[in-house]
Amino acid sequence: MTKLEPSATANGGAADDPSKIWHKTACVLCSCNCGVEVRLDGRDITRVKGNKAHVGSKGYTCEKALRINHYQNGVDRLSSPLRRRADGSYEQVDWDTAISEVAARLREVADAHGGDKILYYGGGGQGNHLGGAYGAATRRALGITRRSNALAQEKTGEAWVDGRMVGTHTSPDFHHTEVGLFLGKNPWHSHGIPEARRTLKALSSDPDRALIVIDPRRTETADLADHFLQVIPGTDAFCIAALTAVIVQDGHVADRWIAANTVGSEPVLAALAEVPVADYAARCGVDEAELRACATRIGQAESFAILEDLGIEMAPNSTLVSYLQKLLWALTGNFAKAGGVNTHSSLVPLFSYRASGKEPRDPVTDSVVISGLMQCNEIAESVLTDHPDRLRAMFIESANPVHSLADSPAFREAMRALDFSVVIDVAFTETAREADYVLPASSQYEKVETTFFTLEFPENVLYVRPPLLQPLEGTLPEPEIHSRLIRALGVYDDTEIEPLRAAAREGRGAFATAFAEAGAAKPELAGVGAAVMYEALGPVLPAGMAGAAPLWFSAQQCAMRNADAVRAAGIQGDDESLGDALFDAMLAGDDGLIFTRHEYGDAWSLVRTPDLKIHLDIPDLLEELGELSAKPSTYATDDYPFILAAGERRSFTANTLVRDPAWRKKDPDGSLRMNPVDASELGIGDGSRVRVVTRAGAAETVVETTDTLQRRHITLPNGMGLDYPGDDNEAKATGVSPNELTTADWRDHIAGTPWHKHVPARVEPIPA
Ligand SMILES: Nc1nc2c(c(=O)[nH]1)N[C@H]1C(S)=C(S)[C@@H](COP(=O)(O)OP(=O)(O)OC[C@H]3O[C@@H](n4cnc5c(=O)[nH]c(N)nc54)[C@H](O)[C@@H]3O)O[C@H]1N2
Ligand SMILES: Nc1nc2c(c(=O)[nH]1)N[C@H]1C(S)=C(S)[C@@H](COP(=O)(O)OP(=O)(O)OC[C@H]3O[C@@H](n4cnc5c(=O)[nH]c(N)nc54)[C@H](O)[C@@H]3O)O[C@H]1N2
Ligand code: SF4
Ligand SMILES: [Mo]
Repeated sequence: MTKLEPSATANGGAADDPSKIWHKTACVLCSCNCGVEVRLDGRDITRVKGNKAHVGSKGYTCEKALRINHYQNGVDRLSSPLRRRADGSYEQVDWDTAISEVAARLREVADAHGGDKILYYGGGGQGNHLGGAYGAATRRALGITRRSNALAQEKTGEAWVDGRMVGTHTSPDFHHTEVGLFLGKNPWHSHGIPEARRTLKALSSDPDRALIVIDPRRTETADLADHFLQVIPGTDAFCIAALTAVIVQDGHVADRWIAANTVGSEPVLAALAEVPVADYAARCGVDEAELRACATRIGQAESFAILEDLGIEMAPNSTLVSYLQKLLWALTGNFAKAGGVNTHSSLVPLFSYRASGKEPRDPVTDSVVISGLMQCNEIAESVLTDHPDRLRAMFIESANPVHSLADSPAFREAMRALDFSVVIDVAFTETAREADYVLPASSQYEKVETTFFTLEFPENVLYVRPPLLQPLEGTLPEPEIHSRLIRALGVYDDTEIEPLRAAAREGRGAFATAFAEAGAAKPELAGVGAAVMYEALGPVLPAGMAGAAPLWFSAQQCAMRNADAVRAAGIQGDDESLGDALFDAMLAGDDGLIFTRHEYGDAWSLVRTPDLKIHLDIPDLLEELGELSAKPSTYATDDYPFILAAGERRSFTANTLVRDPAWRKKDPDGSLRMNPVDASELGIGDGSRVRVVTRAGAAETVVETTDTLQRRHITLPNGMGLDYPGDDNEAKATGVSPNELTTADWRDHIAGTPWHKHVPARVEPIPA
């Protein structure tokens, strides 16, 4: 196992001593994918620092990046395909056996029941989206139409609203905004915007700008805020309705802008005129004068940007809250301008929208399928039913749904009830432990990778990272796994690939022509285009970069859609050559690439509503707004007097990407946080052991008191409770696996997103 040739970087005289060389790559622990430089000792990542030359992150990192070796070299990394025996144990099989048996079993299900009875789940995580591109090819090879991933338990409600209002995704411009609002979002720990801590401090320290935070907990972000609205958990709809109502009632609506750029304002303005501001301020526990001051600050600002996240997406009334927060920027005219909320270009869009606004419905549950994604909270029930369209098999890749989706026991049961399941992962996860076959992937440092989290405007950044290490022995990168599966499924063979390879050796133009002709002659080949590009174009790409071949196609499309913005980013070429130039620039840059540079006004040309205006009126949600006062302010009960936020982002959480508990420098147990007064009423304190009980189950944990939490509000971190081999090699879990405590029916009525931030619970002291 040797390293690849080090990338060209300023390494001084270090060439003699490989451990002194700095290699450029990215941190993969959250969606920011900060550019970093690392040193290696053999296969160990020993040092990590921010890459100052990276065009997106500019040297920024947080404390987690320093410990990515725990991801790369976990002791539960898989190094052989596994096949489940009848008794539930696993045996190692070679790759040829695994590929041919997995292909045959999937084919069997597709032939017997239809490809639409197979669910494809996952396809990418915080740092890796290329696998998903290849997964799409395998899906088409099998006729798989149903798919889902984590976005369908967080962002689909927001996507549903964006789709109706703008027809596409929107993105806040915090770098240039005068007033920035974070709604149920704690970027200090969870990031989600470039250079989060720098950006927060810049907003907070400038007397002419303002940071607003709406959160029930006094978070690290709230500590920096100019206005902190500490809502009662789950009451955001009241808070945001009141804020938006003040905008309307106090005359802060951008009337002329609204008239010129939007449709449907009358019913919205009428509904908001009726909102009882004082009453709703009381319902959400916020001082009315402070709430009004906040609304006025927003209404008078030159620019305003807002970002929602899990604090409202995983809490009551979530889709309604998404709508109301978007009305806040829309009614104040904060669109298509510096510091506002804007549309953006993408290399490969993360979401899809239907211009008609009419989403298809799931055949089993009849729920809306937003952005093509089946609702995560309905997957288990769509297996465990006798409906004729029930799911019969799952193809899971780069995701850990047994751990990450609501009601882990039900998901486990569902996997066991399937005719067939296969998991592609780097580690032996909770989900892998339930699968018929487990295929070991090379890690994100052992193959070319990138993400499609290209959501910034006006400058949008992409980083295609070359591999740092050779694949761990026994593993394969996803491009190889999928192309082997597709061959085993009989979609193509060498007689069809060889001529395309020959064309690629001749040049891009020859390849483009041959690829288009082959796809026209045999549409199945176009369907598995990612694999075809990997096999045919991959060999002529720079060493280690073959897996990036499908980006060639994405680059063509991006260049066609955004030619001016691609050229403004410094990429030269005429209509014919611009896509190739963009592709070459993507592969060449080691510091990330600004691939589009827009003018703010371009945000309008990226709007995708039929009339290119912003649509303010969503009748279903206005109706819901009208009925809001009848909704409860809390779902706590006498039996379950606490509200548990099941899955808080903390200093050392990173979904389930790092499984070794030793990586956590703080909060080793992933403690249950609670207000000190609540603790003393229960006769407990820091370090006490308690049982957290919800309607779904119970778990034991350790208490940490903190006055950042309100009374009766408790939190557990996300990504804990992962099985990891201890010194005796037995798998042990540290901390609470949050979804042992959640149920799938506790969810938004439109998008089906879970109310993980609002789980009624009680706390029982465990005597020492
Ligand atoms: N350190 C770290 N960073 C991460 C991740 C990680 O695992 N660890 N995961 C990444 C992923 S996948 C995601 S989606 C993002 C999520 O990022 P965030 O959404 O920021 O993360 P959370 O901490 O889950 O929730 C955000 C806030 O919601 C608040 N909250 C709880 N209940 C309510 C409520 O009723 N109303 C309001 N307004 N707020 C409430 C919490 O107090 C918390 O401060 O983080 C990403 N970044
Ligand atoms: N109760 C509760 N549940 C939650 C949340 C919460 O706040 N509370 N948060 C939710 C959110 S926002 C999210 S995004 C989800 C995240 O949950 P998931 O979408 O399930 O994803 P991750 O935990 O990020 O795990 C990704 C998987 O990819 C594997 N992996 C890493 N690198 C590679 C690779 O290169 N190739 C392959 N094939 N696999 C790889 C990892 O080992 C891991 O098993 O969790 C959700 N679940
Ligand atoms: S965890 Fe996120 S913010 Fe922190 S270094 Fe990694 S990518 Fe950057
Ligand atoms: Mo997420």
